[in-house]
Amino acid sequence: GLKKIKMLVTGGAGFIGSNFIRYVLNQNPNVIIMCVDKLTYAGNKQNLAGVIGPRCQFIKGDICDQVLMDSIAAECDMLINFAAESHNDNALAAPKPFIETNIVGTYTLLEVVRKYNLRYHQISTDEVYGDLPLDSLAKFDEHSPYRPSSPYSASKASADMLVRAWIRSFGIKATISNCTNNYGPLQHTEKFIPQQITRLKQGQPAYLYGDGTNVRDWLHVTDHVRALYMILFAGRIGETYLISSDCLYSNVAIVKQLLAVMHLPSDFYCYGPDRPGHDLKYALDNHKIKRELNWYPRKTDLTANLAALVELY
Ligand code: NAD
Ligand code: TDX
Repeated sequence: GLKKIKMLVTGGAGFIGSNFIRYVLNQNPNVIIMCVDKLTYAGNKQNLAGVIGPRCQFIKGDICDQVLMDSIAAECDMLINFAAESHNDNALAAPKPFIETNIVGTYTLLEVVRKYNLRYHQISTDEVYGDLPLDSLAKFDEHSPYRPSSPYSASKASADMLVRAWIRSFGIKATISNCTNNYGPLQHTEKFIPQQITRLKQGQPAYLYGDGTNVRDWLHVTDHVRALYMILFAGRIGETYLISSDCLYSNVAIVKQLLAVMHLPSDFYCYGPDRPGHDLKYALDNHKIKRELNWYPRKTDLTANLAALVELY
């Protein structure tokens, strides 16, 4: 048979990482996965139920642990990094783990990638570009300057800068992708959509920070992981790819869609204090990934996707 490809997936017990691992195992029989995850409050081995086995080994560990990461990377061909502290509200309450995992952790991985000449991919976010005015029709593209505004986005921007520097200075074979807000199966209930579904199922009103007019660009996780697979196997080294499905909605519009799907009164929501520094609007231009890799979003029916999630949670 063909030579097996050994892929190190960090943060694979989280939301996007676990969806990615399932996709890759189904997509490519020649891939063997080593998943390293610290199992923080956000990681759950249950997210990999039915997946851990001969083709997917699970190792509980920290990406900041240089000795551990060195020993695993020595046997691998590629590394895709999902491991991160990912929730903005937590970064406002206690930023330190964001500095450690998102910045020092990425640095640690880059050093083993350099030592063993692995193919590397960094998962990043639209938030590194800062926010857009609510009334703007503009979108960020891969040439937009980095202007992060929150502790979380500053930590992710720092990590991306390290990746870019390691590409330029040491010639590592790396790519970066910045994606918009994901939603889909296995997302932690701290995030907006699963939080609202959970509240509504418990009979509590949906809860909007501030006036609910902030806009996010929503991407179904299955479209995201398919894009990541294409970048990993066909993306050009050194490039940044933006992943968006052009699905812009205000938070209050998402809540109204959920209420309709759940047959609840259209005003069954309330307002709370705004998030400090709350980014107004994100939107990404996806022309490059369409043109270069022929990726197009497929799961674009938001109402149907929300209805499926309501069934699932
Ligand atoms: P998540 O919080 O669901 O999962 C993160 C995983 O990383 C968890 O399993 C956690 O245990 C693990 N982890 C945390 N610190 C670790 C460490 N030091 N060592 C090893 N493992 C560690 O996050 P997610 O939503 O799946 O996000 C994955 C990646 O995608 C992150 O890099 C995030 O910044 C990025 N991203 C997420 C979104 C989104 O909407 N969810 C959007 C854009 C970018
Ligand atoms: O209860 C809530 N009510 C509310 O109005 C929650 C949890 C959030 N919100 C608002 C804040 C945001 O405007 O909803 C929007 C989405 O909030 P989050 O789910 O916390 O996501 P966001 O801050 O936009 O960041 C997300 O997208 C980019 C991910 O968490 C990041 O990891 C990713 O990088």
